[in-house]
Amino acid sequence: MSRLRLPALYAIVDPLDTGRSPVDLAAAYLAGGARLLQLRLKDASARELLSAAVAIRTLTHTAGAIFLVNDRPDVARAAEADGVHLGQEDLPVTAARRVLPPGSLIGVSTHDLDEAHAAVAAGADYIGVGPVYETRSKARPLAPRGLDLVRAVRAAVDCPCVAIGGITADTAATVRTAGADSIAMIAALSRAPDPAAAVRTVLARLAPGNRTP
Ligand code: TZP
Ligand code: MG
Repeated sequence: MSRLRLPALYAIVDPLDTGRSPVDLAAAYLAGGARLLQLRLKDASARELLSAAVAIRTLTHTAGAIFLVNDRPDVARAAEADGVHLGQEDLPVTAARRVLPPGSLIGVSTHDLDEAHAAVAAGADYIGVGPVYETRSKARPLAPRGLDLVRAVRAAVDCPCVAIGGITADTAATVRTAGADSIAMIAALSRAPDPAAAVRTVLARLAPGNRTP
């Protein structure tokens, strides 16, 4: 199977405490040029998550963007999303594959080399790697791993890597140069005064030719 090519920006739709609507945020990210969205609503009921996912699925279809749901393979399937993103305490990859249609994308969060190897062995289509920097967007965040973990995972596994954790427009290109195929962001987008403009700025910094040495 050919290696998955991920868009440079992995835009996570999580309003945090901004009071913004997830569907409005998704629309703004797509208007700014994002072509991969993950819906992450940690405090939502299954029905709230599904309702937002169904609306965002329509938007991502129109834009030709990949759409993933965080945590919940059942909701991803019900919303006809492209796949799911799983944490270390969510369903394992094999169980999620039983829930999802064939060919669905499954990503797994990893925080060290052992988890990265295990996720790849389990059949993840991509792995999240982090937290790279300090983050306030996650309950009980782990200590920042720095760019060293991105470099180490890149060298050790042949699987697309999505770096995450405290990444901003100013650091995105550096993190990509360390080996990330895609850069995930929550707060740098959802807290931005103009989320569509924030996406445009990040995409410009990640454009080919803007790699840092
Ligand atoms: N997993 C590792 S760090 C993180 C998650 C979900 C939060 C990333 O959010 P931000 O705001 O980009 O630091
Ligand atoms: Mg999870």
